[in-house]
Amino acid sequence: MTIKLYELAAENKELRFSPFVWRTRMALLHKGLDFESHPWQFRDRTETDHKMVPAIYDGDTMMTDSWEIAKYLDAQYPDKPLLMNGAEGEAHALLVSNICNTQVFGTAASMALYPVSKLIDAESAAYFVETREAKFGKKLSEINNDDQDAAKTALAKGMAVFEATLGASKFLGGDSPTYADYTLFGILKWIDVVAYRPVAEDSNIGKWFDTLDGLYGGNAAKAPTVRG
Ligand SMILES: N[C@@H](CCC(=O)N[C@@H](CS)C(=O)NCC(=O)O)C(=O)O
Repeated sequence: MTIKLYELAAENKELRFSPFVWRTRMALLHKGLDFESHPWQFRDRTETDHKMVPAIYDGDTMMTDSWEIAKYLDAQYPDKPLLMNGAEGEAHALLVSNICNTQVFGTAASMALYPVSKLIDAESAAYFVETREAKFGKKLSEINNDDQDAAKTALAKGMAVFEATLGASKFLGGDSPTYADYTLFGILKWIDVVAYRPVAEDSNIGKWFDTLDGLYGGNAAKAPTVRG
């Protein structure tokens, strides 16, 4: 049965930008599961069973939360390539996800949140600005870093542990990608879609990013961005 994936969309519904949805999209591709994509805008939250994305509908099962979805997909489809190999793989992906949340996400927000507010439809934008400003306790214009070169430097500093790791290992998961890779990739793809490519081409992370972008028939690489 085809899984339905609800993805956060801009006013131009081709632009899919949520960091968490990117994790789930990559997870579904990794598992080789059939899925169909449904655009979802913030204003749609009152009309759907789910109030957050990513959301998947798999037969009678509806799930939100990218982490729970990844665990569900491995449990439900153990014969398909695993995202996390047992408790060890889960702990490893959780470690990477927590490093992302504490060291990378805040800087990524200073690059992506403001552009997002300009790309979504007016009704969604009003809701988005109000809720994000309440969450961060700051105006969106203050969360945004006016000096995007400084933001890029801060991002690279936050990712130093991954840059070092990818100097010795092809993927964060080892010889092939695991859910650990998709947790970081989702955040970088968010910036890539709404603003610019946030990684230096000649860095280990830059090469790794291109590799992930090109996986599964170049699914991520082919995704529309603000640059076309
Ligand atoms: N921890 C959740 C976070 C998901 C999340 O924050 N989703 C946002 C979009 S990026 C959302 O659906 N927001 C709905 C809203 O703010 O009403 C996950 O990993 O899935």
